[in-house]
Amino acid sequence: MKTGRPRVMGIVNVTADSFSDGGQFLDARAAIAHGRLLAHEGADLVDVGGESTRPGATAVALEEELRRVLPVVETLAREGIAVSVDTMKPEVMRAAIAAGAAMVNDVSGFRAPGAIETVASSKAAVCVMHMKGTPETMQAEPFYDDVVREVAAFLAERARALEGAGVAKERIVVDPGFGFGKTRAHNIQLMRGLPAIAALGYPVLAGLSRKRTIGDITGRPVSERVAGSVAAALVAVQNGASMVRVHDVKETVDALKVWWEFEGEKRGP
Ligand code: 9MG
Repeated sequence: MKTGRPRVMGIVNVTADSFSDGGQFLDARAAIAHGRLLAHEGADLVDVGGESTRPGATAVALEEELRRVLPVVETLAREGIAVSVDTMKPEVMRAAIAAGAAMVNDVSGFRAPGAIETVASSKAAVCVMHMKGTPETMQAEPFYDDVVREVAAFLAERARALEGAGVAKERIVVDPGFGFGKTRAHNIQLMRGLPAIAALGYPVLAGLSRKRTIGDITGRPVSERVAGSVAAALVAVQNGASMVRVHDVKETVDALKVWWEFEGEKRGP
């Protein structure tokens, strides 16, 4: 059984078309201000991304992604805020780590040539996520025989590959990738199957914040999914997640404090 209070990763999208904030933080100064706000609200780290991974999103060129992400990572890290960089590109990983990123969050599971070697030659923590397909194609009728078993097998294989390249087990976090090539039914099965993902022996990160499944369940548009997202974060933690990736940090931190007070003792200090 995992121990320790659940952690909160706040989302800072420096993108033109992120599904839930409409590219609000494309300007680096606005993104930096947002990162500071999330840290002030209690985020344990902030996840800075310059390429949208929403369903249907198109890829961003390397130079543009670097231009968006680096000033934000550098400024926040210099101020003592723990920063994760959300990228699939080894060049961005390398530059962001040099700029102070403490974690690399790769929704493609470090499958790009050179990605594993890049993080292995650093001290950064890594979040390895499952995605079926690419953001452009992933929601085109995704199919699994057993989504929990297949996602767990993928994560175990990627974690083994990372460890084989020299990434210490303690640096690895795994993530089932809610919404990444999954239908509402797949996401529900994954949520119920989270204990099997946690049983792999790595901390689990869960990201459901404002996603389509929350909208499908509640019937709410993106702008009204805070309560649904907080509920999903609590269920994820109850089912074994050690960290949740969220837009609404203040609300999630409060909810997790209450959950921890009532339930945390059952899990140990
Ligand atoms: C970048 N990004 C968007 N959704 C995500 C999720 O669910 N997990 C992780 N690790 N990254 C995500």
